[in-house]
Amino acid sequence: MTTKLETPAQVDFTAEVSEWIEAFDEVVANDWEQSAELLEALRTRAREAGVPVASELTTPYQNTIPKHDEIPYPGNRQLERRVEALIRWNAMAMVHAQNKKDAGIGGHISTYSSLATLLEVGFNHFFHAKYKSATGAGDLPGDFVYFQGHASPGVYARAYVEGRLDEKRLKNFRHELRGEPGLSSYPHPWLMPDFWKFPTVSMGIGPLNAIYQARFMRYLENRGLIEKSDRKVWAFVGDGESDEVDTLGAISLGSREKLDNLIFVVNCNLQRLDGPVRGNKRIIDELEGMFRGAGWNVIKVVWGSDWDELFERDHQGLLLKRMEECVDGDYQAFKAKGGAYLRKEFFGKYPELLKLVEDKTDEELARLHRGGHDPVKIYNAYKRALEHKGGPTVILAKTVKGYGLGSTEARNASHQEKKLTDESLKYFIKRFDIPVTEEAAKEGAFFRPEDSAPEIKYLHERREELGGYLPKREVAKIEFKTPALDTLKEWTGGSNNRAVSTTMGFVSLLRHLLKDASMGKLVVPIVPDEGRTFGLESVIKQVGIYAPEGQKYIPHDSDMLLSYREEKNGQILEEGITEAGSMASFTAAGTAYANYKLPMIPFYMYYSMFGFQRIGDMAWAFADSRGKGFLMGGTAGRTTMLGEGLQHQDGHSHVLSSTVPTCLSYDPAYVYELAVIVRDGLRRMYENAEDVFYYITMYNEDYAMPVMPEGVEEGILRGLYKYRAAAKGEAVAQLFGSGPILNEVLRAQEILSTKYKIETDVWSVTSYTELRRDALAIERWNRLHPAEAVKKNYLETALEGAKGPIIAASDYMKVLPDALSPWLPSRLVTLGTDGFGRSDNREHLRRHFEVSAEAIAGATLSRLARDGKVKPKVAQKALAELGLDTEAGDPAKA
Ligand SMILES: Cc1ncc(C[n+]2csc(CCOP(=O)(O)OP(=O)(O)O)c2C)c(N)n1
Ligand SMILES: [Mg+2]
Repeated sequence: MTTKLETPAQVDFTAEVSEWIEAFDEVVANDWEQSAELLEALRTRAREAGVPVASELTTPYQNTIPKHDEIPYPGNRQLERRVEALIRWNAMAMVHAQNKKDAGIGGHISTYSSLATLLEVGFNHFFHAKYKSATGAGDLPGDFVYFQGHASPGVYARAYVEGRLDEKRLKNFRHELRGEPGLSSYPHPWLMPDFWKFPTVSMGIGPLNAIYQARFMRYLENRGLIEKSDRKVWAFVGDGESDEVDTLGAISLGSREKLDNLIFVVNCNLQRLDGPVRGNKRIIDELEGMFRGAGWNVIKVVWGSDWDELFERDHQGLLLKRMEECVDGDYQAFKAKGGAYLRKEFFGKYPELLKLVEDKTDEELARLHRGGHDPVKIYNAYKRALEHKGGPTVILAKTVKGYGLGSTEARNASHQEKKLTDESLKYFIKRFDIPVTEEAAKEGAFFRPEDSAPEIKYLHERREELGGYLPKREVAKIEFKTPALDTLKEWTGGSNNRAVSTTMGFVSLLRHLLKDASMGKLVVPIVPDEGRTFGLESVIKQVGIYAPEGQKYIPHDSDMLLSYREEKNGQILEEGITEAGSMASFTAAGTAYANYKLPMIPFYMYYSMFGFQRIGDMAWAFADSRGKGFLMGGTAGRTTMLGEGLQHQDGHSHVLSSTVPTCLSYDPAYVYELAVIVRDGLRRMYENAEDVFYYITMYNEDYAMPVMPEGVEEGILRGLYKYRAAAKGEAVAQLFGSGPILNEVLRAQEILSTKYKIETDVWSVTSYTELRRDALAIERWNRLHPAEAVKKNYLETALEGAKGPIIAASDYMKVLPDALSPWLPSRLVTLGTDGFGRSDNREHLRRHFEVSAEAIAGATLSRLARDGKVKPKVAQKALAELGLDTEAGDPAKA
């Protein structure tokens, strides 16, 4: 039987709530900060009492900063409006004129048109080109700004109005191959090394790199390598771009590491390329929830100042109610269809709202601003972001795609708009008061006032105040002394028959470099939760893991020799399981020589399978950024990494790395090769200031490391050298081997010699990619100079006099050696690891992929039989003797 509860006496709930609110208002009026504490205390009390407290992730669809908390705009609004109009015009004219001249050359006008005011407030009041040192050490790096890639026309146009780019340069927008300096389509430091710092156009890469840049900034500060300052990382992000996992995937790092040097500005123009970002929802709400949930400070800039007065007069809260009824698809239509439509469809829903705007014309309604076009709202948001301590800030600014572009405003097709109609051009010059004739406007004539014009003077004053001009990339001369090779005897001198892996050899080399008096502090070891896989425990002990808050706990293994050591000034970046995040750290470190004038030397160690295959686009952007450093692909090789199977076994990263023009790829077999390569990398990148980086595979197979033979250095670096010549007479075939497969090749050499009396030379091939690049360059020269003596490439020179077919085997795909075929006419037989990996031990894997010593010996005999040097029947019999299953399925298809 249930007991019937007495209904408590009715309280006058409304009156009670009013009393509470009144009391609360009093606290707010007396002490704003205390009111927050009071609320928190109430929440705690409610939780204790078991009252469910919903945590609020989204707030009403209005500005986070109320009008009464705003400070007045400190700049000259009129002059700034003028400057912005000029920039808008020139950006648009640049794209328009270029497409008129050269149809289909492309360019974007609607992204910048939505972003212009957000950038201009930054340029006039926030973006520092440098900071002054507090200790008198000279200029410090300024703010880093990641621009939305598609807004580049606006950034060029500003540089033109500033007088940093001339008209000729603008006319060469997207014309980069005409013998004159051009302007790259998007931010590319490779193409404009004095201008752009950060390539951002592949959506998602900019925001991700910005987060890790802010973290790296703190890392350098906490390690005492750069002076602390107020410098910030600003990332301008598209709302459509936020769908990239890269954009939001790492935001929790921002709050976890309390990165209050990081500010995201999301340009919420509600559209992407095809149509609305969230037609049926509101992207601002969605992003607010995500960022707040991740612990960011969220500032929404939704409505412009002209809405304030409407809000004030709307005592019933109907305006906000109506706003929250509408989805982004509606908001887009309100802008696309003009004032009358807005009146009818938005305000018309409630008679009270219609009345609220009865004194406004349709034109005035159409012009009601969105927050992201209002300098006052933007200024206040940026200021708050700067003042916010203890975490990153995101500003969600609502804008209009194609703002000011007449008939293309807020249209689904506006992203693709390259040219404006004559009508739109006329509208533009009128609206923004640009002093060019209609005729000139049609041709996209540029316009810049005289230097003495007040707006130009103002613009320069503002930039001077902020330390100079942006964007700008500068590279200072680096003083770097490469360690001499004879300081690396421990690695070139062999392992005294002790079986070790190239990974172990590398880790000990890394420890040595970390101890180096001048260079040690510049080394940045980076790992995505794979330190133990590579045996990095000793490095953790030696230099510690970077942890901005130190180690707040006693690690369970603190009494052990190699404990998990986290330190505020730790040197290792232990990223956790994020190859993309690690690559972003690699990028921040690998470009520090330019951005911080510090030649940081990153060594990023990871599973080679999860490198180029997974973060290939970031590696491309790294190269574009002129990044330097070492990518160390560990547990490499499809047959050397045993047990892990299909998704782990890498047989193609060298193919992928070969596609990146500035990446030098090496697949060393022995520790001395690795040491020579690393040393030369340091020399080329830091002493010679070459804009290249290295990809080096390292393996976990243990074997005795030989002493470095005399005179092989050049061969190691250029890609090939003779490792062991035929012992008994002249070789009739040449065997190539790379990585641990070189050992299989050496065993094949012995089998062939002892069992079949066939002598061969063995070559260590450290880089097929470098050999091919050299061959292609020489071939090109020969092609272009038919009247001059033919030059030989390195490969041809090295192989001069080497007789017989070439049998090349590696733990990578056959396409690598095959890429040398043009210079090895009809001589090459390639063995490699095409196809999916399998779980098994090395013996079975190498048999399966036909890269075992037996398979190499068999392939040599088979080839010699085809060449008439061995009887076919003898070769066929040999295959059986060698245990090769001639009828087995093709591993490339299995
Ligand atoms: C990785 C990637 N995918 C696709 C594109 C092609 N693309 C360029 S801009 C764009 C739309 C961008 O929309 P949004 O981020 O909202 O920026 P908006 O131009 O609206 O400011 C797309 C899909 C790209 N540049 N990068
Ligand atoms: Mg957008």
